[in-house]
Amino acid sequence: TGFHVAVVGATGAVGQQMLKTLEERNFPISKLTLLSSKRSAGKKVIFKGEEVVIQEATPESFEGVQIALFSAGGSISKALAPEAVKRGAICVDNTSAFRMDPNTPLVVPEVNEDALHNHNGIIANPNCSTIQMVVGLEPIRKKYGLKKVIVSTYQAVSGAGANAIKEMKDQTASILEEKEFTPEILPCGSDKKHYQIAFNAIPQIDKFEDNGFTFEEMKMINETKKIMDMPDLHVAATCVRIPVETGHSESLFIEVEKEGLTVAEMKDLLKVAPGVVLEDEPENQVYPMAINSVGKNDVFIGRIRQDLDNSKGFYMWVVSDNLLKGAAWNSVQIAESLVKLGLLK
Ligand code: 11C
Repeated sequence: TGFHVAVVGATGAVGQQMLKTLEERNFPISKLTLLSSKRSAGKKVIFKGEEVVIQEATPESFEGVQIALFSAGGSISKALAPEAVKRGAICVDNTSAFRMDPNTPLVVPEVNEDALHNHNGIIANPNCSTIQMVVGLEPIRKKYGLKKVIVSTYQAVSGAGANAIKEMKDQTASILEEKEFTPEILPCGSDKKHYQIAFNAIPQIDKFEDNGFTFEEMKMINETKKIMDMPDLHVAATCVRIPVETGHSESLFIEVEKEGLTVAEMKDLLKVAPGVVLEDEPENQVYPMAINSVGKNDVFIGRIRQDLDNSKGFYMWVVSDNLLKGAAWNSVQIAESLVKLGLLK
């Protein structure tokens, strides 16, 4: 018993984590169909100890599929998710293709699970840096409201894919061996110039928009407003790539609506919040760090402080595995929520 599940983009950095997460969570699967672009078709992967051959994704691949998890790039989602829906599947899409479509719910289960009831076949999984941030904001918003969020990110190279990880490692080796190299991918494969990521910090993730913000920054801004259903929330972001393999870190300044919040209460709220692990003991040098988040589904929060001049202003440091809560785990969690709510038939 279980569901006919399809994973589209099974060989990618996120696709691999999706398979691992489905396995670990023991998601009820009666049949697993693994799909990819033509390039990766024919490759084999192991799922629950058995070899599964990846097939090229076509509209017909989705016959009989009940739930499809997409993570193979925006153009594949745009072309094939509607085809999957036509054939009766529900799609959880990990690309930016449908996130801002008003008919598509954009879901982080800890924040807006109820939005799943309004789905029209496709459910969008938000950007990794947005997901971990809203998990930390929601428990505070619920009790004290939220006026402003200013975030600066320190993002891992795995967010830019497996090739970017290789580029960072190769550059690091070249530098240590005093060899020449030419940056080819980061900060953004599709932009004109490429810069060294090893031993560097690059204040560009994705391309620039006309307003001076990058697309990654605009994703954080627009997706946060949509997920929290707060179109008037003041949000600003600066996104920076650093030479960490996996685990995004974020420095947040927030301003709440209501008076009365203290650091102690903020810790109490976060301690019991779903999906959050509080790591905040400055006296013992305990705070979240990217390397400790790897392989874990939680969002780690620490360095909580009150602003010295504004009693409604607070700071926190938010860290999570960008491939798990930021992508694969949030998608599988959405699938679990669909089952729980009786929406998967
Ligand atoms: C990064 N946040 O770290 C990006 C990757 O919209 O799902 C995720 C891209 C997305 O580079």
